[in-house]
Amino acid sequence: MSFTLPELPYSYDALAPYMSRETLEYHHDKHHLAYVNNGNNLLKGTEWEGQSLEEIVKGSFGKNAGLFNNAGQHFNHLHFWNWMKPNGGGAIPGELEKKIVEDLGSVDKMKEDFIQAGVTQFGSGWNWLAVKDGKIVVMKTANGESPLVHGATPILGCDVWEHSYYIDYRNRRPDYLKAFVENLVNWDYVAELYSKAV
Ligand code: MN3
Repeated sequence: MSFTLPELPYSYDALAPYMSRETLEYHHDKHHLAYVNNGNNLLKGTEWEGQSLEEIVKGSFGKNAGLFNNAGQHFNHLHFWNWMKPNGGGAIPGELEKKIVEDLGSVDKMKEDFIQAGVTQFGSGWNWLAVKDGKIVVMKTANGESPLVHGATPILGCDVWEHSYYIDYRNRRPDYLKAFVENLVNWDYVAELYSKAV
């Protein structure tokens, strides 16, 4: 397969004021597109050509850094656009909420720990909710890595590369993470991924 850039699932203005049109234009049209184009070039002639994106990400990890970085970021961003929606945040679907309370203590504690993981990810990377050994866990990873290459299945991720927040929040990464959790997360999509992961 080759990588293709998807359309955003909402308009460029839809996430304002929490994420601006300008941020989405740079982030989707330039950064994500670069991962797609570089990934396609680096995939050519490798043993992973013709495999699924997840197989390429897992297979190239630790073996082909250039391909992994771009394929990993393509995978992360494909989900990232769907992890947000206009008027996001709010109620978490019942089954998922129950499991979050069971594994992470409470919804408030989950949000606190998720934000803290993003705040403390040194440099570029992502913070996550993932399913590992049947439990929901909070994780953080560097650069283009994700729970996929650490024995877990991602169900929610927030991009804490500066390109994701610097236009709107400058250096205030904690404010960006709080807005992501409270106003942007598409919990229906998280619940859908959770149901597939267990
Ligand atoms: Mn990004």
